Amino acid sequence: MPQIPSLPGRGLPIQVHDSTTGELVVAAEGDTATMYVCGITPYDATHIGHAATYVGFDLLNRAWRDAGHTVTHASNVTDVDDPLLERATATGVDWWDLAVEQTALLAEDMTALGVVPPDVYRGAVEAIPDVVQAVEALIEDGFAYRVPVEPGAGGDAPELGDVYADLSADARFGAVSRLSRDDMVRLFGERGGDPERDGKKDPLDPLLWRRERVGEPSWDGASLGTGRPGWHIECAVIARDGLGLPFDIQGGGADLLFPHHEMSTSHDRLLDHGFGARNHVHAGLVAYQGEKMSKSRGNLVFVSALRATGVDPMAIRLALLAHHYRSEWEWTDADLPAGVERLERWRSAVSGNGGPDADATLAAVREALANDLDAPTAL
Ligand code: 5CA
Ligand code: ZN
Repeated sequence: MPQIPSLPGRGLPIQVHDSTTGELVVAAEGDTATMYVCGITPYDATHIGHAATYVGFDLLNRAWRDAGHTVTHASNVTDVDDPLLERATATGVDWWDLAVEQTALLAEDMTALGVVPPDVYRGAVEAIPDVVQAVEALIEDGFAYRVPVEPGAGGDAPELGDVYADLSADARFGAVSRLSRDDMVRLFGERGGDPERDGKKDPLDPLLWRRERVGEPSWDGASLGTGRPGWHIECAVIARDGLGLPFDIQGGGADLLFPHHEMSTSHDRLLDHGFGARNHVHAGLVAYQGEKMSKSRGNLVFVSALRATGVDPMAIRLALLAHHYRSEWEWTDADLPAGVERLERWRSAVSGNGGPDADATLAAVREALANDLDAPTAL
C-alpha cells in the first residue's frame, strides 16, 4: 500500500466516459464509490498495456478519494482459463506454478508503480465454491442449461454436461456494448467464445461451467459435477460478492467491453434479478510495433524489464500518464526518456525551499482530473 498524500481542500466530482452511452457521467454519487477492475490472466505479466490500464484506474481511485469518497476496489486473477493452460502446456511448465509466479510479478510491478492495491482481490480458483453456487442458482431459475459433452469428457458423471447461460432469459442483453448481432458474433469468436459449439440454444450463449476434461485441472462442482468455471461468471461472482449489486464501475481495457463485460453484467443481472455494474469504463489499448500489445502476439514491453535497467518506476508512471487513459497510443522509444526527463525536472523544481503558492496549480490539476481523468493536461 503506497502512502497516499492528502491535499488541502477537496477535489471536484469526477466525470468519466461511459462506454455504453459515450457520455461523461459522475459514476459515484454517494459517499462511497465502488469499482471492479478486471485483473490479469497470469502468463506474460506485466506489459505496458496492462500497466497503462491499471495506472489509469489507479488515477480514478485516487481522484475519487481526493473528492471525498470512500472507495472499494475489487479485482480478480483469472488463474485458471484456456490461455493460461495452453501457455503452460506449450512451454512445458506447471500451469499453477506459472500462475503463482506471474501473479507475484504483477504485484511487484504494481507496487513499484505506486498502484493502490485492490481491497478485494480473489483468484478464479479460490472463488470456485461461490461460482458453483451461482451456476446452480441460474439453472434452478431456468437461466442456464446443460450441453452434452464429447465422449471421454465429464469424468465419472458425463451425463451432467457443460453448463451455458441462456441469454434469451435476459431481456437487456446487449445493452452494455450496443453492438450489432454480427459484430457480437464475430467478437465472441475472436475473444475466447465458442460460437460453433454444438448443442447451444444461441451461438452467443457463454460457458458457465466446463466439465472435467482429460489433462485439464478440475474441481468439485457439487451438483454440476467436476469441472472449472467459465470466464465471465468468475468476474460476475467476484464483483457481486466483493462490492454488492449494483456497483458503480466495471472497468478494464477496451478489449473487454464485448463479450466479457456484456456477459458478466448479464450474469449479475440474472443472479440479482436486477442490476450489474451501473457504468462501464474502458482504457484504450496500447500498441507496440504497429499492433496492439498482446500476450498472444508476443510484441511486449515488460514493466519488470524496464525496472531491471534501473529506471525509476515513477518515470514509467509518468510516461504512462502522459497519454490519456482512453486514447489508443503506441509505446515508442521516446516515451520512457520523456518520463525520466519530466521526473528529473519536477524533482529539481521541488527540491528547494519555498516556491510559488500551489493553490492555483492544485485547482487546475483537480479540474483536469475531474474532466474524464485528463492526466496529460494535469501533468
Ligand atoms: N483476466 C482477464 C480479465 S478478467 C484479462 O483480460 N486478462 S489480461 O491479462 O489479458 O488483461 C489484463 C487487463 O489488461 C485487462 O483489463 C485488459 O483489458 C488490459 N489490457 C490487455 N492488453 C492491453 C493493452 N495492449 N493496452 C491496454 N490494456 C490492455
Ligand atoms: Zn474480468
